Amino acid sequence: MSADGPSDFQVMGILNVTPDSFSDGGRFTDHGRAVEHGLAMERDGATIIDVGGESTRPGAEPVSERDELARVIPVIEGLCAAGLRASVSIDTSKATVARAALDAGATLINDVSALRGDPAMAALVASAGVTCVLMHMRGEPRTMQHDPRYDDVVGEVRAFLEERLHAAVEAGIDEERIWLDPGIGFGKTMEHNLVLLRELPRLAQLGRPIVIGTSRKSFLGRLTGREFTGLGAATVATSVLAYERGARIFRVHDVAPTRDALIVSAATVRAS
Ligand code: PMM
Repeated sequence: MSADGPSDFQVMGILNVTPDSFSDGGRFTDHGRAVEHGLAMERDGATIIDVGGESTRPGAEPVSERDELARVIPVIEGLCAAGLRASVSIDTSKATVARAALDAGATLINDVSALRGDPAMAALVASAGVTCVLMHMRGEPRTMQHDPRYDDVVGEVRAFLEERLHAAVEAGIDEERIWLDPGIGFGKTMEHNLVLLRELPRLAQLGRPIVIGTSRKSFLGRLTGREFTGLGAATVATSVLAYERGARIFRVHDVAPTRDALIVSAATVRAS
C-alpha cells in the first residue's frame, strides 16, 4: 500500500446502504452510486469495503431480513462484477444475510453482535472459513445510549471480547480468523470511548487484530463542536492514536486522509 512496501494496517471503507446511518445515511441507497463509492474508496487505499444494510446508530430500529438483503446483495455483486480487488466485508448480525453476502463475493463478516444476534451465525462463520469481526456492544442499538454505566469499562470490554473469542473458537472458528473491536459508541459515553482508546494496549494483549471504528461518531462532534461531515480530522487523530496503541484495522468514511496518516504513523513507529 505504501511506497516502501506492505503496511501492517488495513483501512476498511464504510459503505452504508441505509437510509439512516450515523453520518452517511441515505447517500448510498442507490445501488449504482454505492458501487461507485466503493470503487472510489478502493482507489483511495481501502483494502476492505464494509457493506452494511442495517443501521446500528443509537436509536435505530431493526431492519427485516428481506430489506437488508435487497439493500446489500446487489451492491456486493456490483462491486465484484466491477473487478474490486479489495475484500468485501458484510456488516450484519443475521446469518441468512451473511450467507447470501458470501455467495455474492464477500469474504469477511463484521458482526456487531459478536455472534450473539443469530444462533446460526457462529456455525456459518466456522463452516465458511472466513474472517469475522467480533464487536463489543452494551445493550442493543435502539436503547444502548440510555445512560450506559460500567465499573471498569476497559476491564469489562476486555472480558467480554475474551469470552466471545473463546465462544467463537469453541464453535469451530479458527482463532486466526477472528478480529476484535471495542465498539466505540455502542453503549458508551464520550468518557468511555476516550478511555477505551487510551487503554487499547490492554485489548491488543488478547493477541488478535484490533478493529477500531471512530469515524464521524458523535463523541468527536461533542469534543470539537462540529457537525459529522466536519469530523474527518478528528477521526484521523483517533485512528493515528489507536494505531500507535495497537489497533490494525480502521473502519472509516474518509479513506484517503486516514491511509496517508497511518502510512506516516507506521513509518514513524518503525524508523530506526
Ligand atoms: N460502527 C458502526 C457500524 N458497524 N462495525 C464495527 N466492527 N465497528 C464499529 O465501530 C461499527 C461497525 C456504526 O457506524 P456507522 O453508522 O457510521 O456505520
